[in-house]
Amino acid sequence: MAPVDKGNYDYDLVVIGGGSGGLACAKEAVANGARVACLDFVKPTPTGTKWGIGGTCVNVGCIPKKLMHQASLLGESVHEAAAYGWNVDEKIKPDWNKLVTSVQNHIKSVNWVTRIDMRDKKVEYINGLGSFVDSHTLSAKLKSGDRTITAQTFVIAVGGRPRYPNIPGAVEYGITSDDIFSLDREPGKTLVVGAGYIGLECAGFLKGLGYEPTVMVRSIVLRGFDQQMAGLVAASMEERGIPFLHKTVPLSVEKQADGRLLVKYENTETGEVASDVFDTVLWAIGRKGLVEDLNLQNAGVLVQKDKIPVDSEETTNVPHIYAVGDIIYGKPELTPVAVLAGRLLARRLYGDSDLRMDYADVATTVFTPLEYACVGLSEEDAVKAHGADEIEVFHGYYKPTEFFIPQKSVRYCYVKAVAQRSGEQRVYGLHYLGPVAGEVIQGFAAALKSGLTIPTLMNTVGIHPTTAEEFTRLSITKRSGLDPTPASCCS
Ligand code: FAD
Ligand code: NA7
Repeated sequence: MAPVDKGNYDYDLVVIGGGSGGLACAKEAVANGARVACLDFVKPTPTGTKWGIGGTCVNVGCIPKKLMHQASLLGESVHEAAAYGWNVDEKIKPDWNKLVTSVQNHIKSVNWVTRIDMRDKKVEYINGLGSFVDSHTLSAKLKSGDRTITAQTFVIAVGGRPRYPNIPGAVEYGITSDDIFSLDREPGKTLVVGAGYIGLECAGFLKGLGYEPTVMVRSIVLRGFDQQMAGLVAASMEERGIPFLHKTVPLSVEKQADGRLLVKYENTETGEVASDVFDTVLWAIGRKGLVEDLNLQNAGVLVQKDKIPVDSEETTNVPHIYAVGDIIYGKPELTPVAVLAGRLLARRLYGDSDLRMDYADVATTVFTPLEYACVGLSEEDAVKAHGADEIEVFHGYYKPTEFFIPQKSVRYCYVKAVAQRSGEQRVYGLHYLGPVAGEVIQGFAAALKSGLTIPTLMNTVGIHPTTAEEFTRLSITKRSGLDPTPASCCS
């Protein structure tokens, strides 16, 4: 990359957005000798929820989500404990307000540590909303008034916010993932609209905490994921008592005299209109990139839908303006993706590195009650890329040892490896449905990126008794038509 001109600018680098990607980029740039400022500003939600530095993941994303998921799993564990001989009070009940307080206290401590870290690492934090004046000048809207800042280079890392549907009552009465983790009342009977990653996760932890979620699915569950696995995830949630309203879209939300919410909805196949009453309506219908406030036209930066297209070095169409994280077009919206892309970009800009971000084969986990993790290609994408004749799918159901005593359902515990049929039998994708899915798949992700093959997987000695070892025991192919349910445990 071109050497940095440290000319007459206030900063070498201004990062817009103090979330996962922006902070990682800003800190790494300072570590490599740049003068850096990082702007972060959060607009409150329609119900007034707001939060501090650190972005989506820390405040309204991965972290509170994982904590609520854990809270719900613990409830399950307490009941299982009774089967294992613990004397447990059968009437245990979660305290929503206590949970929210604990979660929010943790978030505030992370906000605090983030502020200290920025100060220690000499990243100037500007709590202001940034918008471009021209391609080297930014206006920051602060509490104390506007401030004009110039920089040689900009990194846009503004992330996104949840969408609301364009129907009556949506904004007035609905909430989103931006509100749920700090909700000051119990959610109660909740309609979760959207069957993506976030909708299913929220419905999952709400059920585990004893509430009554219903998931409304417009078309398919978990678009973009392996659809066999998506079907199993949905079925495992239904088995736990979470109803799914398939092929259904919401029409309106009205507040009744008793304060509850009347939702009218339509089946898109039959045209039938129905309604039900809920305590909470949670929109989980996707997220939009926060490009509007940036006045990107003043800098000449092009936008695609509400995202910013970049090249393989995260450069926008303007050579000294880059973008990382959720705001870039067509890449996985995940924290570690934003962090690594931001860090590598800073090293290329100010350090001695030319390493680029590799967006392929990024592992991820859907934290539903029975968790789903995967890395690499879905079965359908592998078939699309290589042809059905060239793909072999190894699969099997399994029975986690720890599920036996509490008699937990093992019906949906399933693994599959999607591989090349001939030649070295390269593994293209791994899919796992079961406990601690993220912990299981992380190491396999490194193996897959290193060129894992089916013979290597089969020659790997498992760790017994774990669920991860099921990947080393896969011997049945889908093509064989043999029954993939397990016969024995230890032989
Ligand atoms: P963000 O973290 O969103 O940060 C952008 C920051 O910029 C925000 O603080 C924003 O307010 C600020 N900003 C916006 N515009 C301006 C402006 N004009 N001026 C100044 N500041 C501005 N990912 C995972 O890897 N694992 C998970 O389990 C996971 N769970 C999730 C659960 C939920 C409910 C949600 C919503 C997301 C989850 N994600 C998860 C995704 C993850 O949170 C995002 O991928 C990640 O936070 C993106 O980081 P970012 O830096 O691109 O943007
Ligand atoms: P996703 O993954 O984009 O899922 C959105 C879901 O909402 C999906 O099931 C959509 O159905 C559905 N949707 C979209 N618009 C509507 C309307 N208008 N009415 C009803 N249902 C609708 O978004 P998430 O919020 O779950 O996650 C976004 C990212 O954040 C994710 O990648 C994580 O990494 C973090 P469709 O399939 O389009 O018919």
